[in-house]
Amino acid sequence: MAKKQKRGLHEWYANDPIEADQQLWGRESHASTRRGFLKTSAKIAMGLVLGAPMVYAEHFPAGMIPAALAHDDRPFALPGKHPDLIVLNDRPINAETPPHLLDDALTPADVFFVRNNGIPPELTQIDLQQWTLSIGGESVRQPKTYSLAELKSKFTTHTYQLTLECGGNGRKEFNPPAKGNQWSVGAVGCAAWTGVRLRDVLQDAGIKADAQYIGYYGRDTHLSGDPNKVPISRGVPMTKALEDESLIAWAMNGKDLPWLNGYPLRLVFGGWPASCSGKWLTRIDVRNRVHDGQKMGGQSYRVPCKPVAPGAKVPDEEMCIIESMPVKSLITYPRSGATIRSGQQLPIRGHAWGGDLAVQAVEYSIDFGASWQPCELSAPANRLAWQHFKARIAFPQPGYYEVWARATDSEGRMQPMLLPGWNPKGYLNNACHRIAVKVG
Ligand SMILES: Nc1nc2c(c(=O)[nH]1)N[C@H]1C(S)=C(S)[C@@H](COP(=O)(O)O)O[C@H]1N2
Ligand SMILES: [Mo]
Repeated sequence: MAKKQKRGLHEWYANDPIEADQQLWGRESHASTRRGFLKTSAKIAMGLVLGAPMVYAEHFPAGMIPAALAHDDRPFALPGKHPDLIVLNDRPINAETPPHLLDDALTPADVFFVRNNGIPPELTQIDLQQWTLSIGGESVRQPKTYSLAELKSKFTTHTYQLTLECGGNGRKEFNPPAKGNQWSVGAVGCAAWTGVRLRDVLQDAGIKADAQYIGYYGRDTHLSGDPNKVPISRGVPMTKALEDESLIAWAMNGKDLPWLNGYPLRLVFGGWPASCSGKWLTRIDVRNRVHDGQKMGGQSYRVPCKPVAPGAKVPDEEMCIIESMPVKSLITYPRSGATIRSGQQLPIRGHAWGGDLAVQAVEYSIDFGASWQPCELSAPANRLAWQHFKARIAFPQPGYYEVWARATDSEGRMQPMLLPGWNPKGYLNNACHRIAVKVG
């Protein structure tokens, strides 16, 4: 069985520490003397990741990972992020949210998960006066370029609560394991996003009759450092692009987007794999075919069109692009491992979401699915927002229990208790979430 590995800096440095220095920070160093020579650009790069400039950088040994990044218990948080995010990979940065930090109705910016495919543009290189968004592609009538100020003044501003979930959320549970970030349950969040409708902007540029898809491009760069390589360029069909809730957003929860979540501009398509929602957005192409950008084809963000046996090799032609995400729920209170006194009732709460669909019911079980009880469920704030559920649970006697939650979407589809269909890249795991509870 393939090993599930922690990826990132360690792997990078294990292979060739001197080369890693060069690639990561642009640091010129000499293996023989273990003396580093940090160019200003390398100091800036390191300082950004460490959250402060390294004062004695000139004495820092070559081929060494800064201690702040070298240990599993990171002493410092990712820039702008809560220290308790779980960092799955530091190159590129990927971090998920522990479920108890998702307890708020709207996910605070500092706990919103981060999924990067490449290297974000440096903050010092982002100039709001200079930032532009270009609309192009073979199916646009009049290619246009907008400054941020034009976008904000020319079109009506809208705010929607929209759920973003990485297509690979839950990947960790699949066997045989799938390569990639081993997401547990926390690559999801729902924030209030503010921006303009993608539809309004596309219509201003003009959409030709043969338009089929949009594709995005962002300012992040490829891990290899090759400026001609694009880390990711995905998109959605015109039907999704033209929905009311499809936004070009500059704010999350009323403030500028966090740097790691796409500052200063990103797409947001609620309910679809979050990989459709391009960050650090600079260009949108209107395509006369299914967009063929990086990570649209092959096995990326695709699942077998028909179910396959676990471990099967599936040819690319038999893989279909993921669109709306499946129904799912998460218990955000209490934290797994809660202990209560005998006779005490346990309040639980969490959120449920259903891709393009609303959630019609959430139930809980304390007997591993032998019976289910209804939870109270709120209506969504708007289409594509997650919904909140709660219940009060009485336990029949002291002992160890698990609380499982199960959501049903508006078309009657339920979460599976265990794993859904295996697929080569480990996408779309919407199995029931469960927490451990001890009644003492
Ligand atoms: N430019 C750009 N956009 C991107 C990505 C990226 O690496 N670069 N990652 C995508 C993926 S795979 C996901 S799951 C979401 C994650 O959004 P978040 O980091 O704001 O949570 O952004 C998407 N948009
Ligand atoms: Mo993703």
